[in-house]
Amino acid sequence: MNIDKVVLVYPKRDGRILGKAQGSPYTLMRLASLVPDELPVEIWDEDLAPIPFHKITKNTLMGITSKTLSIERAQEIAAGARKRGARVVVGGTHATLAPEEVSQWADITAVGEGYFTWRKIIDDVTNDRAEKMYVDESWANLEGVARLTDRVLNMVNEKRDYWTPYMEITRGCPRNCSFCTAIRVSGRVMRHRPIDEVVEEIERRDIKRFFLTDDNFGLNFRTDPEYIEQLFRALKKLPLNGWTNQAEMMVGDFPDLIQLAKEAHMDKFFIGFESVNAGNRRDLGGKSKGNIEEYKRVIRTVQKFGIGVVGLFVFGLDADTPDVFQSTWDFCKESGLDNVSFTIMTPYPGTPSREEYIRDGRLHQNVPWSKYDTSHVVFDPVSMTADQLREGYDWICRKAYSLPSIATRGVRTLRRHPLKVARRKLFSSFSTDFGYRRTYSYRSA
Ligand code: B12
Ligand code: SF4
Repeated sequence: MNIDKVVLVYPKRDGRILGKAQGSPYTLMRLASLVPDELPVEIWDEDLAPIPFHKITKNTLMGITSKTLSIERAQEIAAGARKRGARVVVGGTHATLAPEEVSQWADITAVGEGYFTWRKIIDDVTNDRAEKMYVDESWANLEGVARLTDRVLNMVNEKRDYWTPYMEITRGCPRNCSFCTAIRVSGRVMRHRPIDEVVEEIERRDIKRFFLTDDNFGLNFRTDPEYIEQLFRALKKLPLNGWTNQAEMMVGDFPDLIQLAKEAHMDKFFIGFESVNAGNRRDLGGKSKGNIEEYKRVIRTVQKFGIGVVGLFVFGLDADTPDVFQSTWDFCKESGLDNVSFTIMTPYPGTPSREEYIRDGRLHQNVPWSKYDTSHVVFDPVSMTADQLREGYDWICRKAYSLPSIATRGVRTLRRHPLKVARRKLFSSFSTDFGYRRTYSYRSA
C-alpha cells in the first residue's frame, strides 16, 4: 500500500472540560514519534474535535488506541475509515485484552506494547506484507524508546488544549492483583526509562506539571531505591509546579525518599488502599491488608512531608457486605485523605476475576463495553446484591464528591503548602476530586 498519511486517533469519551480536554494524548504522541520522517502524521483527538472523515483516503493508515470503555466508538471510527478505503490498526488496552474480538473488525490488531511493533506495522503495510495481528509482550528495555520528536511536539499544544500532561518514567508492576488489567498491558517486569531521557523530555515539552502513567511508581522505592534517589535529585533541579504518581502503601516505609520526593516537587501519591475490609486480602495480591490503622499511619507519614495522599478504593470484592460503604466513608473522614477515588469492581476481559465470575454465572450478560467504566455494576457480587452495590456506591459518591466535601478536602490540601506557592497549588488541590466527580457522573449519563 502506498501510504500518503498516517493518522492516530483517540476516540471520544469526555470531550472538552472548560475549553480543554482532560489529558494530553500521550500514547499517540509516543506512537506518532515512531512514524518515519518521510511520512506525514497527524493526531486526531476526538475529545478535542470531531474526526474529519472527509480527509481519509484509501492511502491513509489509521491507528486507533482504545480502552475497553471506548472500544465501541473505536469500532464506529474504524468502520467509517474503512468505508473510505483506509487501513485500520487498533491497539491499546482493549485490543490487548480481547484481541480476537477486535480483529473481527480491525484490519490489524496490535497486542501489548507498540514501541517496536508500530514501526514494523508501518513498514509491512508499505511493503504489502502486513499480518492480521502483531504481538509484543517481551517487556523490552525502555532505553531510547519512542523519544518524542519535535514534529509531534509542534503538532500537539499541550498548554493550550489540555489540563494535564502525562509522562512515562517506569512501566510494569510485578504484583498480580486479580482484577488488574494494567499488568496485562504493560507487563509484570518493572522497567525504567533512563533519567537523562526523562529530564530531556520534560524540558523539551516545557511542562511544569504532569501525571505519571506508571502503574506502580511507588513500588520502586523498595525495589530500586538508587534509581528513585537519582531521579528525584534530577527532578529537583527542574522548575516544576508539581507532579503526581500511583503508588502503594509501603512508600510510607521510606521517609528519606519521601523527603527527596518533596524536594523533587512531587505533589501527591495516588495510593491503592483498595479496601478497608480485611476479608478482601486474597484479591489484592498482597499489597493492602485492610489494616486501617496502618493506612492511617502511612497517610500521616506522607502528609508530614507536605505531600498529599489520594486514596483509591474499589467496592464489590467478594467479602464486601453493604456496611463497607459506611466504614469506608468513616475511614476517609478520620484519615484526613486529600482526595478520594471510589470505583466499582469491574471484571475486564483478560483478568482472572472475569473468568471466575463467568464460571460462577455471576457476570451480567449483554452489557455494552461503554459501561465498563468502573462506575457501573456489571456482575453479581458475593456478599451483597447488585442493587446494594449500586446504591451503596451512589451513596458514598454523593457524599464524597459533593461540592462541600471537595471544598473541605481541597482547602485542607492547599493549607499544607506555604502561602507563597498557594497559587501554583490551587489547580492540583481541587482538580483530582473534580475529575472523579465527573467520572462518577457517568452513572446517570
Ligand atoms: C494514564 C492513564 C489514565 C489517564 C488517561 C490517559 C488517556 N489519555 O487515556 C486517566 C488518569 C485520565 C485515566 C482514566 C481512566 N482510566 Co486509565 N490508565 C492510565 C494508565 C495508568 C496509563 C496509560 C498510558 O498512557 N500509558 C503510557 C502509554 C505510552 O502507553 P500505553 O497507553 O499503554 O500505549 C502503549 C501500548 O498499549 C500500545 N498501544 C496503545 N495504543 C495503541 C494503538 C496502536 C495503533 C498501536 C500500534 C499500539 C498501541 O503502544 C503504546 C506504546 O507501547 C493505564 C494503565 C496501563 N498501564 O495501561 C490505565 C488504564 C488504561 N486505565 C484504566 C481505567 C479503567 C481508567 C478509568 C475508567 C478509571 C476511572 N475510574 O477513572 C478512567 C477512564 C477515563 C477515560 N475517559 O477514558 C484501565 C483500563 C482497563 C480497560 N480494560 O480498559 C487501565 C489499564 C488501568 C487499570 N485500572 O487496569 N487513565
Ligand atoms: S499493584 Fe496496582 S498495578 Fe500492580 S498488579 Fe496490583 S492493581 Fe495492578
